[in-house]
Amino acid sequence: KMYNVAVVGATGAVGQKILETLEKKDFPIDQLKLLSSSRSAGTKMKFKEAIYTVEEATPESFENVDIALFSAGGSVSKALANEAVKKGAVVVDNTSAYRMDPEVPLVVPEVNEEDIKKHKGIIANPNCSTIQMVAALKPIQDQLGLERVIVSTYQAVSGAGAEAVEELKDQSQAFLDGEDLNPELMPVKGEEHHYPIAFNALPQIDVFQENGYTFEEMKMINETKKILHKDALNVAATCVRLPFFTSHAESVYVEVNEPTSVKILQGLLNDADGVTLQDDPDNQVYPTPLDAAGKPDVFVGRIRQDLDVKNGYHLWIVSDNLLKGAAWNSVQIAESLIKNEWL
Ligand code: 11C
Repeated sequence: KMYNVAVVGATGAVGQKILETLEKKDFPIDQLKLLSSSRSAGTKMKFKEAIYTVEEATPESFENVDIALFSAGGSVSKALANEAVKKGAVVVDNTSAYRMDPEVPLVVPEVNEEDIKKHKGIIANPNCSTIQMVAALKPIQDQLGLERVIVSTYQAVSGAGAEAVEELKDQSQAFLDGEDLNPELMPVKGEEHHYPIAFNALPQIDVFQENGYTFEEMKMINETKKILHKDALNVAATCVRLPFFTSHAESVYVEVNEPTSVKILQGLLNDADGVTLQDDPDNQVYPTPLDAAGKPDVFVGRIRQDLDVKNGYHLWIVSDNLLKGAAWNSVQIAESLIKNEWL
């Protein structure tokens, strides 16, 4: 069977990766609709051998659409996801608009695929930095129990969109040429203060919340508990933007319930779906953002026992933020809907 698929936000950084992923996986598409805001409508895009014209997304766009992949920002999802559902589409939403809605499953297929079954029309795709972390935490939780997670992130600028990538390129050149850096965008578009991202590290991703954490940090905290079905899990996060283009890296400290060892953890992660172990310090083997870019896996290395806490372990987790962190995970959810007849 073939399906009518709409991609909302087709021209964006994630939208383009969704198209690449649909093509790569040879997703069973009958009719494809590329949708966007009015600003990008009219853009021509290639999919397989055909050229498509991007249309402005309206409620009527979703007539006869089976699966709609949304990645055009939270406000577009809030305005149109329910309209798409009313027209009979199932929405996979890659924004934060519905993630914490108790009626909406929040899914990483390797972790909690069964949650998709309970959908009422919308399934949310988690934040990129959450996805790669829970993919590695799930096998640990299942075998050993999880008590506490403390994560510090090293995040790529593409997470902030195509404009952020341009700002990093321009600023890097300006820095090397000894010119003014003129920060206008990072850390957060629309905020009062901007700092250079080139040759810098910015401990702010998204806006600050009343509790002093940023929204990105709270997404990691709340989404992790929801996906792992454990509200009582202790989670803390510090999210930092660094000047590279692709893949988020994370230093993750976990405390488990059962006594274990580095060898056992390596074995668990080696066997986990979607995870590739790259952990051989004797041969300097560990994942890096540049290596992970363009690959759909979550890479894990540097697994060490804490020197003070018996059941404490440290991991280094890296994955392409636009693939497993966004496009690849969304398309996996769509594949699961089809495979399990949950549409
Ligand atoms: C970043 N994690 O790197 C963000 C981007 O909630 O889907 C993803 C925002 C989201 O800036």
